[in-house]
Formats: sequence, C-alpha cells, structure tokens
Amino acid sequence: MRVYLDNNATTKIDPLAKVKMQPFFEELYGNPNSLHKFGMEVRPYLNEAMGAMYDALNIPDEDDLLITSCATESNNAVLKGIFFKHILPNPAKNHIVTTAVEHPSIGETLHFLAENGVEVSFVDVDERGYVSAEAIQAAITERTVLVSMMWANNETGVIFPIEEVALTCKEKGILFHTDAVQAIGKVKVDLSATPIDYLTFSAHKFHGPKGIGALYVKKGRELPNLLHGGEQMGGKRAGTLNVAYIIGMGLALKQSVGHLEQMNAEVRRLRDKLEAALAKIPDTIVVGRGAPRTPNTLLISLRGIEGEAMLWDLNKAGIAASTGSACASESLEANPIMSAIGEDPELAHTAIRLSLSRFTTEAEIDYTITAFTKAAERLRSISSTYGYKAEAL
Ligand code: C6P
Repeated sequence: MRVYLDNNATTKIDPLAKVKMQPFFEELYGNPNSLHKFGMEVRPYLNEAMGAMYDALNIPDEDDLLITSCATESNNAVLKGIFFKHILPNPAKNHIVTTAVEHPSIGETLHFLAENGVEVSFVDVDERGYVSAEAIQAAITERTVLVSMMWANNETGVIFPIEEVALTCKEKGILFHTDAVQAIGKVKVDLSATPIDYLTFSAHKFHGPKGIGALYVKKGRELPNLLHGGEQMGGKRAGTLNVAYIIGMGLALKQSVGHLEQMNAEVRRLRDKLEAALAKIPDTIVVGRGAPRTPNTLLISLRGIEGEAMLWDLNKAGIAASTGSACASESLEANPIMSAIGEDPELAHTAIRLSLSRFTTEAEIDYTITAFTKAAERLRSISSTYGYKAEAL
C-alpha cells in the first residue's frame, strides 16, 4: 500500500482542478494581456477564477488579491514591502512582532531585516506550541509597526488566536499580517469579518498546483509593487499571468472551502483515530494536545526513536510522513517547534509529522496504525536503552 500522510508539505491536485486547467495548456494559451482574440478569450476564465477566490474567502471587492508564485514570495513581499514603505521613511516605528515558530519564509526574512536595523520580537510558544494573544500584546511597543502571526502552525497544526490579535492591532493602529498557508481549507477564513491587512496562501496546500499563491492586501494598505515591470495586476505584481495555475488555484480553493465540514468531521475523526492509536505506544508525546489544532495534523514524539529512523521504516512500508517542515528536511537539526517548546532536547530529534487530507481513507489510517506501531517496536527493540541514533545504522 502507498499512503501519503505529508499533506502539510504539499497535496495532490484536485482531479476537478486538473481537468479545468488542461485547456489553458492547449487551445486557450493566449496571453490575457493581448488585445487579439487569443488573449481576450482567456479573460472571462481568469475573472471567474479570481471571483471564486474572492467568494471563498469573502474578500471585499475593493481589496486586492495579488497572485504570486508561492507563499514564500507573498511573505517576503509583505515584510520587505513594510520595510520600504513604513520603516525606512519613519525609523521611529521600526519594530515587528512575530512568533518563534513561523515558517522560514517569515523567520529568515525577518532575520534579514534585523540585519538591516529592524527590531524584531520573536514571541515564544508555550508547552503546547501555542502563542496567546496576551503574549503578543505584551511584546507590542510604541515602536511596533507590524504584527505577523501564522494562522496555523505547519508542524503541530496549532491554531493561533488570529481574530483577537487582529482586533488588538486594529485598535492600536498597527498593521497585521497572517500567513494562512496551513489554515485555508482547514479553518474558516473570512476576510470581511476579521480586520486583517495582509494574508498569505499557497495553492498546493489545498489541492491546487505548485508554484502559485497569493497575497491579500486590504484597501488602503497597499505596498510598493511586488515586482516592477508591466501592467499585470494593476502594475502591483508585474509578469505574464500563469493562467492555467490561476484557474487551478481558483477551483481548488472553492472546492477546499466547500469541503470544510468534511475536513472538520471526517478528516478530524481519522486524525483522532490515528492519534489515539499511536498515543498508546509507550513513551510518546502528542505535541499541541490541549490547544486548538487543525483537523488534519498530528505531531508525535517517541522517546528513544530518532525521527529519521522512523521515517525510513515508514517509507519502507510505503507511508510518506515527515520529521517537520519539508523545507528543513535535509538538515538533521533538532525539530524547531520541539526546541521552541523547550521539551527534553532528545525529544526534539524524535518528532514525526503525519498530515491527512480529505482524500485520506480509513483503510490508509488502519494500515498506518499497524505499520507505525510495528516500526516503533522494531526500532525500540534494537536499542535496549532507548539511546538509539540513526547514525548507528
Ligand atoms: N510548508 C511544510 O512542509 P511555499 O513553499 O512557498 O508554497 O510555502 C511556504 C510555506 C509558508 N508558510 C507556511 C506556514 C508553510 O507551511 C509553508 C510550506 C511546507 O511545512 C514546506 S516547507
């Protein structure tokens, strides 16, 4: 059996989105900015896809949804945009608040800005991997220009108090950005209801194509152009539009939001079943238990079992999991979220992330429970002391 449980790294394309994209690689290949028929005939499809995204996230018509190449681009654009537009002209307001567990596209960008004089507060998580609104409020100073807080963490699935923090920022006149990559299609995101200034997402996390994402920008919060060049996206993000992928992203977003109930009932039931079974393995810790979590994610640590070794055994059984974020998977560094939580340092090397999707089946979960339990027994049996390390293989 082949079981894909790494849906926080990327997802398979929604079959309906794939079919809908196909004509835009073939007969409908015109450049939508061209004035001839080839170009013009594409435009209604683009408008439909953009409209679907505005509807899915309840985006007011006057606000912008800028298409980017990925969430990493959107996150870079918003942080560097704030630097150019607000911090450089007014260095008295040069403080940004964020969390210690953001994706590197936020964390690394902020380290880069810190090298350029920006003051950054990385607020720590508690023992569940949660950051409270009070902890963010306590970090805000008179110099704060922006708070950037992820909606849901990619490693634990822990959901952060976005509404509360957004309201605080609004009251204090501070800009608010959220990286909603792991929230879209898992929790309700309503941009008319919550006072968010900027929001990031990426299509391949909700069964859209890879290499396309978006940045939501509230009216009046415009940033310098993300890419200078032609007049695409009103000049705000130049470059020929990736029509097929925008069409795919539009349909995939509509579909995922339409399946929110399934996600919160059926997918959650399967995740909880998996979690309950794996938590019976002696000496395990489910990270984020007791905090609000996305319905599809499970981060579990097994004392004495190197995460890499577990992945290897699971892979041999045909199961795809990860030790955390896919973009950090080549380093054998301690898992960042586990280190941030401040658990026993050994546990930071033993975390396994299993992330489901609405395409995950009960049979796949049952198979995983058996294979995972067997792998844990095997790996523990070869280390009587639990002192086993992957390098010893
Ligand atoms: N997280 C993971 O395994 P891109 O690659 O640019 O489409 O998305 C980046 C990104 C930004 N924010 C969050 C919260 C994310 O989870 C990701 C991607 C993957 O956790 C790959 S590193």
